[in-house]
Amino acid sequence: MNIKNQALGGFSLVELMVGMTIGLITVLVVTQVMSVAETRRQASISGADSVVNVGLGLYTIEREGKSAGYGLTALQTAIGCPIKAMHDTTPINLNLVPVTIIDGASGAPDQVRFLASSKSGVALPMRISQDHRVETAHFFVDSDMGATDQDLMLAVPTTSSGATWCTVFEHHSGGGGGNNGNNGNGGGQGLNQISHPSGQSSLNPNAAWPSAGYTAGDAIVNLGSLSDRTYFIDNKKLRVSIYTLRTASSVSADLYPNIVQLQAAYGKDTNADAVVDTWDNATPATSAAWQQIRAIRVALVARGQKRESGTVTLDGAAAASTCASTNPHPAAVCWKPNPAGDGVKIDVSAGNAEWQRYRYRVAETTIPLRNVIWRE
Ligand SMILES: [Ca+2]
Ligand SMILES: [Ca+2]
Repeated sequence: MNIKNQALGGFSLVELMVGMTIGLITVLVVTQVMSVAETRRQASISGADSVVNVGLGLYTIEREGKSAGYGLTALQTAIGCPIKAMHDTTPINLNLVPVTIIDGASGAPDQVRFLASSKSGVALPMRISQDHRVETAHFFVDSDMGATDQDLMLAVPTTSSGATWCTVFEHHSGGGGGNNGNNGNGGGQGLNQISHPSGQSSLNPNAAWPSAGYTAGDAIVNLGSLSDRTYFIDNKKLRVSIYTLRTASSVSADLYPNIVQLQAAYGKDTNADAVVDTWDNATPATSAAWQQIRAIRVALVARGQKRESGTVTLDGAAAASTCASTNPHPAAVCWKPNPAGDGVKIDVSAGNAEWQRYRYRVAETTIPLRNVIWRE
């Protein structure tokens, strides 16, 4: 009878408390395990995002670099030629070079600018067959193959100087009051012509031209519409700026997020043995120095999205010394401007006091300038 009463009495207070304590401990353990798993998951997703962003960004720049200089580098002496043009009354100045590195001040991100002819099919220069005065609207050339109206053309002197430079103009075959067989200046019937009638394009004012004009043996390069793209970092994004010479204006677009740094260096062959021997980002001052550039190196740095609870990236001086060693610390942000030389630190501290609480991923590559190398 007593036994039956005890069984009907339910749990005692002590039993209940023990049961609840075991339950609470179980919940605590499960919560802890899930929290750690989630932190790890976020860290690995954040790392995977960085790898994808930095890989795609570098691939985009590499692809652009491989076609840089297409159509522009067939004339070896033309590389480095200063290009002048006028858009109505606005002067345009650039250099006939496949790639330009704009070095960021004090370790800030660099910018890389690529130029190429966008004319598909025919990118061989046309030889100018007769001396050309600026006031005449028609160049006589050996062959005008591939030239169509409104193509951007580049007149290139055999050697450029302060008084002779490269001039951009827009080709209009029917301009100047004549047609292909009658240029209105006497003669020229039956000769191939490339024309820059001043009234037919904003790009054709005579003010852009060297006063001495061009001479027989100089060349004209068909740019099509000229591909001019600059890759740069802005607000933790890799972006591209596309310059349109025809309208003298540019537009920018976002490419990949969470990219915080871009560093670049020229690969120069300074002793003409076709092997790159110097890696730096000094802008060449002469045409001859521009011709030494055979490759560039580019490094991109992506930042993980996850802010860690403690410091996970090495600070300045520590990073600088470990970057220059044979086995850099994995928490240092480094790259090698010279693939066979010492690494250097990349500064990723800009704009964020907590930059050391983020992880960074560096991707770097050498981009050979194929159009420069193959011309030889
Ligand atoms: Ca730099
Ligand atoms: Ca060399």
